[in-house]
Amino acid sequence: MPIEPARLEILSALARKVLWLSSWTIHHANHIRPNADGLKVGGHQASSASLATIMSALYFSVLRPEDRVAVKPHASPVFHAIQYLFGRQSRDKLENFRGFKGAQSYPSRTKDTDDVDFSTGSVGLGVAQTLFASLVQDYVKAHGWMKDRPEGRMIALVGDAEMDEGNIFEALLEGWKHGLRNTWWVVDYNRQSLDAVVREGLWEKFESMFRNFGWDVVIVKYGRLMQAAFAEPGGEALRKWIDACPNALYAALCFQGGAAFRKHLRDEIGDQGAVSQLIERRSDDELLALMSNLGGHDMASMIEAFESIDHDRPVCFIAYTIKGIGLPFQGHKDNHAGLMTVAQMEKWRGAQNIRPGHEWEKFEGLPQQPAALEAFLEEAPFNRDDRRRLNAPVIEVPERLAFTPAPVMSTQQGFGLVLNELARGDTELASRIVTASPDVTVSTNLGAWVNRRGLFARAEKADLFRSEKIPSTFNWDFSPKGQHIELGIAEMNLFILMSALGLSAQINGERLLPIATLYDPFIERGLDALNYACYQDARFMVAATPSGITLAPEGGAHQSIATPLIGMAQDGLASFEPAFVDELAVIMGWGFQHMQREGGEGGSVYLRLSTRSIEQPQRMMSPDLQKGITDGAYWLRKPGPNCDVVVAYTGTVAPEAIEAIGLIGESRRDVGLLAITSADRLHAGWTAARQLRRDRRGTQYLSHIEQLLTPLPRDCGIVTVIDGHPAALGWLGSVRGHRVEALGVEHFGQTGTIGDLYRHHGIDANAIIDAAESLTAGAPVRHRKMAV
Ligand SMILES: Cc1ncc(C[n+]2csc(CCOP(=O)(O)OP(=O)(O)O)c2C)c(N)n1
Ligand SMILES: [Mg+2]
Repeated sequence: MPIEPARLEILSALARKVLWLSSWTIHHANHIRPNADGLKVGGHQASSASLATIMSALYFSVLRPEDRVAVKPHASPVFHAIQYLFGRQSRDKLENFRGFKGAQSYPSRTKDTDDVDFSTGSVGLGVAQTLFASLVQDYVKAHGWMKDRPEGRMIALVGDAEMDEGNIFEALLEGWKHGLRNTWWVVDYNRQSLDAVVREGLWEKFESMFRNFGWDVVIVKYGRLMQAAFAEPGGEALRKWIDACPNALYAALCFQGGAAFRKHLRDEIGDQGAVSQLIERRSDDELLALMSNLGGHDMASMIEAFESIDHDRPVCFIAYTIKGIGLPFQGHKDNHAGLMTVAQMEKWRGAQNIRPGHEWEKFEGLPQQPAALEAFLEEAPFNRDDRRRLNAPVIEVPERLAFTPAPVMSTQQGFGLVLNELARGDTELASRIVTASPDVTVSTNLGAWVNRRGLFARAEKADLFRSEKIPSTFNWDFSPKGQHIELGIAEMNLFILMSALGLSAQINGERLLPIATLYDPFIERGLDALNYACYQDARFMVAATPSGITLAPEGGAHQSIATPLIGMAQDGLASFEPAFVDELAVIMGWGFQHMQREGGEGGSVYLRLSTRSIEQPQRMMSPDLQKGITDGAYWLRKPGPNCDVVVAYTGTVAPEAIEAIGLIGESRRDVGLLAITSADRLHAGWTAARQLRRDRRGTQYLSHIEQLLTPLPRDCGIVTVIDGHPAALGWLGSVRGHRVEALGVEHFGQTGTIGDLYRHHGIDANAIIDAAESLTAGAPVRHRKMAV
């Protein structure tokens, strides 16, 4: 249905206002309140202008409160301008754009206060986030939790060069497998990236690719002025010229203006009567207005394109735009970092009828009555429900997570056992857990959980092997009630799915407790997505296993060295590497609570696990021990008052550490053994305590690691050992000034048995003994571990 003229006028006026406000925001940050470093705010002005009309069409007319949007990073000023018009963004924050606590340079769920649905910044990730958010919505619906809430559309505003990012293609394939619905991607086809003009005919590649994956493709190329001109005599020749014009030339002519277009049209079309008249009838300004009236800048065309969708299949809109439209550097290939000069801004301000000093006024310079505009904004369908960020009650976590103990086992096995016990029960916790794995479900011990809880799909599908009565350890039916989401191997997808599942409480008002499993070394393959998920404060648990060189015979890239450091350094992720399964069960229980804590109190959880079977301690889990485990460390053997040396170990090298202190103890006094379950939590606690003591002079508060190390004599040495980079524990010496020998792994790729490799890398019992000797005075340790 064609849009009503009065409505169209208001929407077009608001889009002009959005372009003005977004440009003024950037101008303000550069010229009126520049930051002290004198850094220019590039990258936003031209990139924002591209989307001013499209986003105005969406927010002021098309979106409903249940829809969720990921806005391409550089369009953040447009987003903030729209929220400012809605009354959700303050002038102060806009004036302080990119400043401390001001409106963020890239839309941020956690730092912005104006209703950002999905953070963006690292291009490509926000796009995929919308796809997975839609799958999560389907999951919530299939489990009967949507109640009367309408389904939202998950919408991404995508840069055309952003489409280069591989993770988008990985997501497309995964979406197709799961019957993706309710997802719209709007490609801002301005044919420019940061450095370059994109290749000719890129849209055809997009079109065929999206259609291949079952998407609808809507190409919005010509605006109303163009369409009207094409209908004039000679119009077809003009259309042909536009279609044939190379991207770079079109952009250059948009920059040069109407006269340049005229010259090219004359030279290239020649004198052809009707079309020449069509061109000559227009002044230079009119000709430029016509030639820059691409679909993405034409309100009527955009509204019509969006409103034409009457199904829930995914849709890709390719909207033709001009980067920097309406600004003096429109179309210039260098415009990504382009900024208007003060003089240019002055001129543009005048042209917009905006009086000096009235730049921030919402409706300044618009022909409509402010009251009418205000009413229009208030009545926008998007504003029908103010509660867009939802919440969900905390799911109770049982006092203790059970597992069937075995005298010798690995943490990976233990992880499977804890989940199996949960799957057997009927706790609410178990019903809210969703697992996912990138094709390593069985090899990360999730098999038993999936046997009991099933695979998720919107439609039932029986396990063929089971229906054919072929014996198999795994009976995996697909059903809408299933709780495991089977993914292909792409680790980026795994973490973006975690990001979407982990925001379900806020997006869908229904809490999910997602758990990802993958091989530890492949965390690095999905690292930017993991970082992204943490950045927007999604909550999930990662069980990464096997890790380190314990998968010794596999060698190659299956060994992970850097991941303990990633775990420590990743904000929003509490990392643990337990040695024993009773520790793991405590950590998982704590983790399910941590995933549900509000704001900075909580976060996601990373468990670095192993396939190495080791002897398990037979012990009671006392509250003290439990606290030590979750705080990051406890004395497995408490040092005596005259302690010469302490061995501090993490994870699967526990047997080596235990053996070593047995031998060291024969010739050194009061030796201690410190079990470190989380170098990350220990270090974070230490930093926080120092900060607290600085902030509140006189406070004596000591962090957990300070309390543990304070009683040690000053000249006591510490040997640290981990199947990972030694720097993960090497810092322990700085806590109280003890000398440290940090053992760990710094080279990868060698195959062999665990014994071979621990010896080769110097993390076996003898290496620990050697290190202890080098730190302490006294006779050599008498016995060594015999080579096997
Ligand atoms: C992963 C990642 N790499 C690089 C960048 C830096 N960067 C920001 S925008 C951009 C190009 C954007 O081009 P396009 O997507 O076409 O957006 P436009 O500004 O043209 O709308 C680049 C390379 C980034 N933000 N994220
Ligand atoms: Mg572009």
